[in-house]
Amino acid sequence: MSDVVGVSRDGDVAVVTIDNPPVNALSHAVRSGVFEAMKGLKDDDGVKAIVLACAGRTFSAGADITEFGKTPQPPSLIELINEIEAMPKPVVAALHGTVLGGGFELSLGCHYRVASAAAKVGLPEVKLGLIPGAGGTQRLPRLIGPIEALKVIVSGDPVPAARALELGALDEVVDGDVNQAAIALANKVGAEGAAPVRLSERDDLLADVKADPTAFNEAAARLTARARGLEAPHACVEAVKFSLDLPVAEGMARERELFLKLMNGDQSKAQRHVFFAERQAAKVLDMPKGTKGRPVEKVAVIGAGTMGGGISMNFANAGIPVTIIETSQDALDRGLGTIEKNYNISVSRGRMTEDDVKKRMSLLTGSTDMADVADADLIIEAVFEEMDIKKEIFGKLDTLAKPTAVLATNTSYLDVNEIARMTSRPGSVLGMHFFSPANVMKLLEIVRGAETEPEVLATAIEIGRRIRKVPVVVGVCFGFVGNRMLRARSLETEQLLLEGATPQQVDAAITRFGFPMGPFAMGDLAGLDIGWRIRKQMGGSADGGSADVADALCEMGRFGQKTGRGFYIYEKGARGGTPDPEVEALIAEIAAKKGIKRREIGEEEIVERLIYPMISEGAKILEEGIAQRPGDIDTVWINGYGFPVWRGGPMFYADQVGLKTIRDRLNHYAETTGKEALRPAPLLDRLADEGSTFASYAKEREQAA
Ligand code: 3H9
Repeated sequence: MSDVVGVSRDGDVAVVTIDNPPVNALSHAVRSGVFEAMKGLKDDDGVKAIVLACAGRTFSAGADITEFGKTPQPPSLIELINEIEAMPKPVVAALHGTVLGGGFELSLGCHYRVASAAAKVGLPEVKLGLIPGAGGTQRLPRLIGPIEALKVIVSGDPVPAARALELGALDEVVDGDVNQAAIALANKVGAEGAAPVRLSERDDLLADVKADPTAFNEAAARLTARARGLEAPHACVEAVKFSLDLPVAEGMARERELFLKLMNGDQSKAQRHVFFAERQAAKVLDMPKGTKGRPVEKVAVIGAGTMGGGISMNFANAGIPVTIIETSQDALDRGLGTIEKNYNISVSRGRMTEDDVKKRMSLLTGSTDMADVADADLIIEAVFEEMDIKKEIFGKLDTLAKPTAVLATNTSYLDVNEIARMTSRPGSVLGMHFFSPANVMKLLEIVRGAETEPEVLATAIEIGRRIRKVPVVVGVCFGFVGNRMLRARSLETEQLLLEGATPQQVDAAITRFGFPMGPFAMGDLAGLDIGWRIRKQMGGSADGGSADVADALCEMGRFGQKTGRGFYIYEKGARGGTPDPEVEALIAEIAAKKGIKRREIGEEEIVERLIYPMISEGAKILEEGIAQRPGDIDTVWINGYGFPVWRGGPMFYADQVGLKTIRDRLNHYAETTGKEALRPAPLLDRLADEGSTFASYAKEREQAA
């Protein structure tokens, strides 16, 4: 009856099936197809009950996000769900895969829900800067109680079927064919002729919280405590409260109003951009269609230090065996010990069982013999950041690794092509740049060398997904995308101190912008001595930027948190650091020596001078083809450096601010500080002249490719 919705019969039961690959998004065609199907079945006397199912890998993953912001086409999802709920005969939803957002809301309009054991249900709208907007905030509290509903809606995390059954969100969970189970239930309830159970007519589970909202309010405060700058988690709480305070029809109307306000707001636009950008980032424009990666069943990691250990944990977590190679038994024991300690912390926090730890540890084998890489399909080198050592290792790997192995370096800055040239198979070499802590941070920069073969690139992307990272393909340059842009920011941080700002002012401006931490607090956490030692070895800063204040602090033995003093003072037991007048005096002294006249610096200038040079560097990265799209750069900064997701990443943010403004401000700072390095990149200058955006530049480039 429609391209994407079909109706079949099984005795007295009609089965309405949505078939809109890949995730059965509820596009206009789907909504109208289901609407028409339901209308036809309503008065069909031969039909006693209806099953609503989806074909393919999942029940619906929700509203079609690509339709947001376009003229709405009736029927709306709400109208459709209300129509289903009002059906005079029972409607049973047959759920499999990931039943999310509008998909889950659709099932809440049905009168019964049967799910396969592997299914997950959830309302992830909050992650798109939204609230559920098709009745979810009003029906779910009526189904599982307002506090549990609040947890599902504010966290946005999917709930496994077994837990959803416990909560009362599902009527049945089955191991076998979910459609058959739903048909059986439909037959049963159809034959009984019982009136359908409509969630919007229930309010028994709301009574306790209405009488005493203390626990609800506490849960709301807990759930939104870490919502730094985000509007949607608070809006979710507000919407669930409508279910307690208003009649259901009014609650639905208010939910809709709030949903539309968020959908048209900047935060949701940014978060939707991030959703699609993350999926694009691993797509390589010139990769031949259908390219498949090499199979990876065994991994070897060279180096059991902080990075090597963290990287190995990712594979063990995904059930992939890892051989960890070290130069001495001592270093190996230390590395494996740290991994076990980290896992045990997860156990103590209730995130893992002791059994899980045993399983993971049993997948990790230590060795001091490099020849043990011989059976690995993927080898990741994670040793000291020194070119000579890396070259030596790749020379050895070339003689030891099997011919089909993919050879990766975890370098943060160094030239992957130079490393690849140490082997007779540069086509099999690339960078896999993890971010610290490597078992936690989502970003994986995949560095494509000049000769990296498409199949090798595909291997890294596929394995990146398997270990639940967000892979972004980048090209070779000093620092790749993330660290190269960070360097542009770092060049300004100390400069601002010398010109008159305090560390706490800079950090406050950056955290208010939305980063979890300011650059000075971050430096104290990571340890100031690391950069200091490197600068001493190299006889100065690699980038010509000043680190005089950080160097002077290190000379005083102030390495940051680990010594109790750095840019801040860290008292035992206190959270975070407190400003130190001694540091302020030191900054003033260094500025005076350099002949810099200090002045009041406002928050706006701090933000502009730290963020705009990064954007300019991003423009260079784009023009050089180091990143394929501005969205790739955004993905790097959001997943690797804590750029606020609700600002969409630096390049999306730049488009929001306006490229002309950014260009003009950079020119202004270049003139007022005399620093030519602050001049805007040629691409930024050109797009500003044209009144264009990075987004339209990306579109043009993609079309040309
Ligand atoms: C909502 O429902 C609002 C309602 O409350 C109210 C409305 C009034 N729409 O992730 P994958 C695409 S808001 C359009 O790679 P996986 C995706 O871009 C929605 N497209 O697969 C990709 O395209 P491409 C609430 C969508 O197996 C392809 O499908 N729902 C949508 O790794 C495959 O996706 C959500 O937030 C969509 N809703 O993961 C769920 N979803 O191939 C969002 C996916 O061109 N979706 N696409 O790159 C997900 O979380 C994951 O896609 C899912 C599958 C877990 C389902």
